[in-house]
Amino acid sequence: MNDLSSAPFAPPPVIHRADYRPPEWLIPQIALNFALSLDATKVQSTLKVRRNPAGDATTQLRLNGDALEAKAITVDGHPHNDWHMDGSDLVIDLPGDAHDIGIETLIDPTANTQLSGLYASNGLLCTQCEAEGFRRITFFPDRPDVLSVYSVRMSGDKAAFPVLLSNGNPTDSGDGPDDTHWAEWHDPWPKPSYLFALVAGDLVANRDSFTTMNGRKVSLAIYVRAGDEERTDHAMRSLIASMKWDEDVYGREYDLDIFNIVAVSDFNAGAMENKGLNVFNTRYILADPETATDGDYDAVEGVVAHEYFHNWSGNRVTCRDWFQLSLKEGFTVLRDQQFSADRGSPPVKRIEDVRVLRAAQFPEDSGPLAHPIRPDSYQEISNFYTATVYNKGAEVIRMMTVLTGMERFLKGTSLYFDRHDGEAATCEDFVKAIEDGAGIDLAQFRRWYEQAGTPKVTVEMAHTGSTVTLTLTQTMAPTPGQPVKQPMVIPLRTALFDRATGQHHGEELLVLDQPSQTFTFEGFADAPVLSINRGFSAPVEITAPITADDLVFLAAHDDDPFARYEAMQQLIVRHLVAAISGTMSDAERAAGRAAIGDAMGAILDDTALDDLMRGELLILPGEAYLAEQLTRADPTRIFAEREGLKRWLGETLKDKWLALHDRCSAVPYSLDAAARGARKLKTQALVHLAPADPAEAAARAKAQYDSATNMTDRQSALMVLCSLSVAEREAALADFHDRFAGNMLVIDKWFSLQAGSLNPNATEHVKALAQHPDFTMANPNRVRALWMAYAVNAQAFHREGGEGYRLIADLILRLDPINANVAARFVSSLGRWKKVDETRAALMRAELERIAAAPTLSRDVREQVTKSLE
Ligand code: 0A1
Ligand code: ZN
Repeated sequence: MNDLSSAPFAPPPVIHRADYRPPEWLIPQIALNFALSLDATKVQSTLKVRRNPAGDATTQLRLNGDALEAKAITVDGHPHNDWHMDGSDLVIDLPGDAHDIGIETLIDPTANTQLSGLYASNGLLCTQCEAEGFRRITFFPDRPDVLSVYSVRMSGDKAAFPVLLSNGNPTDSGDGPDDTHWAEWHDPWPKPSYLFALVAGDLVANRDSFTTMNGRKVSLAIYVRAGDEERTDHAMRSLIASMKWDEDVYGREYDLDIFNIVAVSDFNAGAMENKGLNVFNTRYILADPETATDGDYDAVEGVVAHEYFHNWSGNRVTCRDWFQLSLKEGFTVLRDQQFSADRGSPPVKRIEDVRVLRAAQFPEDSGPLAHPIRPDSYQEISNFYTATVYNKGAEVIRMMTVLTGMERFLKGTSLYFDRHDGEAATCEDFVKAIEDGAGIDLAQFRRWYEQAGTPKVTVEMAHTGSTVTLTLTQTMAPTPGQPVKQPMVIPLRTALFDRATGQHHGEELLVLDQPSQTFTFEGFADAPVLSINRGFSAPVEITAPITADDLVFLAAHDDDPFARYEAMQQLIVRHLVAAISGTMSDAERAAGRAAIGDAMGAILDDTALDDLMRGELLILPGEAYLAEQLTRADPTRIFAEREGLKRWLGETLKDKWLALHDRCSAVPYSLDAAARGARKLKTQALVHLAPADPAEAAARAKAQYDSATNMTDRQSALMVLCSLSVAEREAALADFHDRFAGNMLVIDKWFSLQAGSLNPNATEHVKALAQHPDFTMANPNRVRALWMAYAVNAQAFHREGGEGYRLIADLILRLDPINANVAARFVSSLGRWKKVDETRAALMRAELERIAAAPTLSRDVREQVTKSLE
């Protein structure tokens, strides 16, 4: 992960899925003994190794290492000299079929800025081993299909590390010499090394318990720094709800007596599902009304559930190799989405999930880093923790539920868990279990695992007599390494609305599995209105003969809430795409805006709508999704047209926005759906008023900021003030910083709001913020708060002259030696050069080339930059 290769002379090796071989040696047991210290932790590892009868015969045991030195090696208790290093791997020659191997390593957690392996975070020691971090702790066959029973002993200074945690159950503890103490943990469930975890530090716990469906009491604890424990109740409630839900829906019971979570502030990702000891980014644990928005509450609930669900989909059944990552991630994302839908509003959750997919995954699928949900090759696996593997992976499994129904699907998942419990499985194993358990043929469906890219479906409709004929045609653009695509299986929930009655004739599932196919429907005196891909039943793009009037009709009347949202989105997308392309006359612009204005007005007035759903219907399509609809476009034009429409809606519907803001401001704070809906609408009202009447919006935002009792109201008011060049802006930003000084997660918001702002001076603000004493490159949350918010802020990042590109390239080069994993995540923003105008494309490429020419680059950044230049 952090090995700095000196390419271009030594390109990193490409690892291919087709080259999989079973491990040559198995490690049924491992005992680890840690003598803990922040800068010199000694690790004594004892491995029981035995030759794998299913593996290739060899006398050599290859143990992976990364930046490690073997201090002492024993075989069966005796010093052993028959070993050598091959690159960073340790290779030991062994005479027999079964041995005990002893290895000692010494590591410096404080120097570990990559945050992979064992690292120090504010005096705390913690681990992150997925995907290949365990090899930074000790030498081991660091691959997910080697499953071992772990026994862990750790000792260290009692004052520095009062809490000592690892996987499984605590078995013993005691005091040692010189104010030290020790603890022993044993995890009875064999697991791959990526699920190992250790935490040592000064932490306090919020404790609770859960009694499983078979009456076993499980002790639950969430460990945080002293003072933060008051902010863990929502996470604890979410955990308990997840445990119950997984029993009720998937029949999965928890399997240890103890479940611990630790929250750390320095973390590369969101959270990690280590067996019985989940480690979380504080961002997905800590929440109270004053410091967390409604969105933050949802994220905590979703991520706590996600990690908990991994106990079965990931831990009990793990992955054979990293190409199978979507086996655990796609399935677990689907499970957390289903859970969150059940906890709140299913249609609103579906809309949010589709919005994320379109903003993050569709661009991936059409860009230089496109890959199937089960990739065929990689150089650095950390680069494949993507929206494709996670979110599209979930969509693919969701389509199985559309094809089979939930009841049959669950028969398939039960069979999967039964069949593969304790194994390292493949995506193919999963598909086969669904086929066998649910009774469905998924032969052609498997292409979703093989082919990258978002299918496009074009619909034609003919009406003769009382017969309606739909002709559906699918195409898929080439992606890197896949010039020709085969037809996919695309399940489309469809309804045809009678114009006269406003009703449809019953929803049908059309399964498109040919390049082109026709479907006929009887009983229509007039041509109907088409509602297709309802509920977003397939992750595809649809082009259909639906007039603007039909979209207005569907936005108001479709009985599928997602389809209402989609009609509204399409109405706006079509208008903006035509406006951005410059193919629109003034009269067409006026007519298009009027249709959108009428549809929004109707939504604002619709008393049958709940406010959470109303909020979704009012959100304009995002810039990234709009860019996807255009072959090549000037991003500042996308921004300008979208803002122009927003301003027009702000002006035209001003009285409605003002009334909405007044009505919703009177709703007191609570976490129930109605109050959350009101807060969401307040934001939408201010967002539309801001460009239309900046003085009125600023006054309202300032009043909302000053009287806010919660972070949702405060943050949205500050966001609006931040976008305006008004006097209230500086005062509110200063107040926010003072008020929350020392609260890292809230100060992250302060950085993000400014970096992601619509303010025309956002780039200047970002340059100044990079020099702010609160900014640090050592904390991934802070880096993301400033720089990721900037990289996705199209109007600033793409501003003329290429300064935004230069800033992000500089960041990548400076961050790479510190944290390659996080640095590599920024490359894709520069990699989208084929989608922008030629002047900008040249500037973006030049920055990619500047990065590529750096004398040392991590494997992570090297892979992403090379692919982005192709
Ligand atoms: N398995 C975790 C994600 C994860 C991946 C890599 C990490 O380290 C760089 C950390 C976490 C999940 O899906 O939640
Ligand atoms: Zn996951």
